[in-house]
Amino acid sequence: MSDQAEPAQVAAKAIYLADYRPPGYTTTQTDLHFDICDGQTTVASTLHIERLDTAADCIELLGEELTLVSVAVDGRELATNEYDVTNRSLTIFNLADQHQLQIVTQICPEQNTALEGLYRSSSMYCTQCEAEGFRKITYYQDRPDVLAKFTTTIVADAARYPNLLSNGNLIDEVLLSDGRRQVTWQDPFPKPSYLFALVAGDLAVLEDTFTTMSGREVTLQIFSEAHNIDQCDYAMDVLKRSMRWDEQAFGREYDLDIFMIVAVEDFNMGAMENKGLNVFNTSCVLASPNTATDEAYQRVEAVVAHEYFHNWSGNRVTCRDWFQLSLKEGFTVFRDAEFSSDMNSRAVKRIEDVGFLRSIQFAEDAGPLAHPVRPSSYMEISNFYTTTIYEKGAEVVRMYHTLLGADAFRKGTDLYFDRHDGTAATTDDFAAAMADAGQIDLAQFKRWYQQPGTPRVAVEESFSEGVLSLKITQSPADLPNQEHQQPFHMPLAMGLIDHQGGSISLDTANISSNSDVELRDNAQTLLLGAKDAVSEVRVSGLTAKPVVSFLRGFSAPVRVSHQRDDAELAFLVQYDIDGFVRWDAMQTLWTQHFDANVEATVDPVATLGELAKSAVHCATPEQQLLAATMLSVPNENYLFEQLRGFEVDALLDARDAALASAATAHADRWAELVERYDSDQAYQPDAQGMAQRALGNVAFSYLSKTLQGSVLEELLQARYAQADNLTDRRTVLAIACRSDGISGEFRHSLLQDFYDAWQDYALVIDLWFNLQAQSPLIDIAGLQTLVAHADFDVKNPNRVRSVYAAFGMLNNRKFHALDGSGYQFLADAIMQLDALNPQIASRLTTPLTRMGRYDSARQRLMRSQLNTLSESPSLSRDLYEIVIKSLA
Ligand code: B3K
Ligand code: ZN
Repeated sequence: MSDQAEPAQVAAKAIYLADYRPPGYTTTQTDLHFDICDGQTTVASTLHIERLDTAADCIELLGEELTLVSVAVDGRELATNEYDVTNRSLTIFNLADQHQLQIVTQICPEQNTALEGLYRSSSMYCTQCEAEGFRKITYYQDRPDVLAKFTTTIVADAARYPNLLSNGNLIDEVLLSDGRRQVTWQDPFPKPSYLFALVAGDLAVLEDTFTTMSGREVTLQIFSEAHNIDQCDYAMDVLKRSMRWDEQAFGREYDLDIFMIVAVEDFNMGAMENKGLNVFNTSCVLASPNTATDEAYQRVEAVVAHEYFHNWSGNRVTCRDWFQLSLKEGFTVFRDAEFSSDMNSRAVKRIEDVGFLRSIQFAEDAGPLAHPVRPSSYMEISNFYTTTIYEKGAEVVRMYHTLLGADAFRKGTDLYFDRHDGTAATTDDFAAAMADAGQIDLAQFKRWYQQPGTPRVAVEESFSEGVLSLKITQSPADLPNQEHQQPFHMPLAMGLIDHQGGSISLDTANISSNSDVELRDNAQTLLLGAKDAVSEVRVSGLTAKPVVSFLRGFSAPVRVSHQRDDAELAFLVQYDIDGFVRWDAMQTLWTQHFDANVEATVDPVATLGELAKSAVHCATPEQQLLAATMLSVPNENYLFEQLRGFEVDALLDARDAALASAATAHADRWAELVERYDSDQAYQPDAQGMAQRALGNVAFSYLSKTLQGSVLEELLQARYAQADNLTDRRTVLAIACRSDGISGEFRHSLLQDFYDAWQDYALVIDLWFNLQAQSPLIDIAGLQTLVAHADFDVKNPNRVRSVYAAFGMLNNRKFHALDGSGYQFLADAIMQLDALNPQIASRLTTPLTRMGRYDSARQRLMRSQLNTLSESPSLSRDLYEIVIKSLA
């Protein structure tokens, strides 16, 4: 009864939000008993069900890939004609108001390569239930609006599985006479099945405590395989910081006596917020100076916090149905971004997030898989854990914050948690809490949940007799069939800079507009609540035409076109008070430089020189990090997304040329910066250390482009040998992997050295695969050698991503080769993976779905690979949805 046995075309029926109906019965108490034996696990459940709808007389329990052993109602075993079982469900008929159902099923976690439901990862058993994995464990009302209290009993071999974990508090533990052990966990909080978790293994544990704001002591435990436990301290530190921050920033206190994190090697995504028992990909927990880069440390910080914050935004208040997914994900991404901003640099965090949004989310929102933040239909919900649901969803929450202001926003979240605690809510409920707390009409604002695509905003300026007039025109996203789109309620933050570079203080008396206007930041920023297709703003009383700083803080997720003099952009790079606008102005200079249709008047290489000059004197980590960010040329995917009508190789050539010219034009400056930010302090993953390394490594990368041959090899070798951390070592290795200025032997020996030193550290070896797979110097034979390597494991998602996702997303030279070999390489892998792990296969398809932005030859080649995939008779539901929507 596997998914593969059922043709995807049959299984993949669209499910519509409009068809949502509350369940006729609910389950109030769920008692589970797991008997774990090699090759077979028996799951016995007792479900206490209650009728909600008087017209209902049957219950549908969902189940997939299960062997049904028995079904009983109130202790009486049913004959097979008293229920209906299909390969997707079990329906029990003739029910009254209340019953106890007893169901016994068998599963085989050892054979589960999809990593959904109960599966094995190295020496342990673990679960992943969101969104619809619980139905692979037992028949159940596997839908988020059914909230039950769970008790979970686990029986397993005592010697091999000393750690038997589930949600809630441990209430019983017995050693059985046959060498097996039985434990029982009880979770007092009602929860939907997607938050269920079980782990059985022989694990090491790092333990600590946290005292909550009301004085309760909570035990904190991080479990990992023994050889990784010394890499868990940073995650523990983050966990404690997150718990404190959520109390202070959102008034949210932890509610159980214990909070556990388990690190597992084989995991489809980053981590999972199961109640009291978070299961994490090792890549989002483990960190030590030699095994994690600064980016990896930041990811651990963000993900530990994100999953912890879900305890309220997701668990205490959950989603009514999966169309509401952004209710918990967008909100929680917003919360983790605020946490990271408070822990590190707010401006740089914002810049990183907008860079990601523009290069990845905008692309999704402009392609065949574009969907609103609250989709109205899906075939396979796993395909909707997208950057639109997460990152654009977080932008929508940020806009509430901007429109309401921090205090009213906090009142809104308090109200939302109070109103909906212990229940399953909707994005409309969230909007209602915000509207009530902020005393603001958000009816139009809700279009952000309903209309797909990135809206466009055009800004036209005019100035005469001391009056600046801005005409701001919204137009809908450039998507098929979206002519009916209505204007959005958009917060647009802007400011004015005078010709000396000073920020102008504004006065409402001098401002008129057809939209709501408010002043923020000590009257330095004007916030427009634009609601109409055309908004006009007039600012009078000015002595000379100021420079307009538009969309401060990226106050709305839109594409802006602003006809203006390039000199004004260079001016903003230097003088604006908003870090995001300074960075954004620099990005615009670069994109114009690479745009064949624009005659740029400012050379970004010269502006870069000014930035590099001032970077020498940056005093604070915040300034240093911002400088490092601004000194980087926009990445390839960012440019692909910002430009139209480009040819891949020509654009990549132009970008390489710009890097080379920036390197040589300011060679002395790069050398000075490398020296200035060369630290003799031991590695610390703190703001100061990260900022110095970021700036030092950006400068080192430029410096390396001014050299070649043995001089370059010696420079790389010296820096590699001197590095006491993975961040610096990775920078050298990345340069070596991409540089054609060094010999193949040198590159090979550096890679070999790195491999020999770190071969026992899976995450470091992922990086080793990744840097090679994304190198423009690799060819298909080289990629085939990588996947034939003894350490390549097609069943491990991290390893798969380290080669195939790195190749498809980051190796634009070779992936887009005009002979189609890159597309073919990826499509073959997708087909192979689909039989093992449909979620991973479907994810890897993303680069092929972006075909619309490439030239017609490449589009044809990509389409032909998608066509071949679509013709496979055994496609999973996951992959089928992506492929047919892309070909539509
Ligand atoms: N909620 C999980 C994601 C589950 C993905 C299921 N395919 C992790 C997170 O967003 O926190
Ligand atoms: Zn999440």
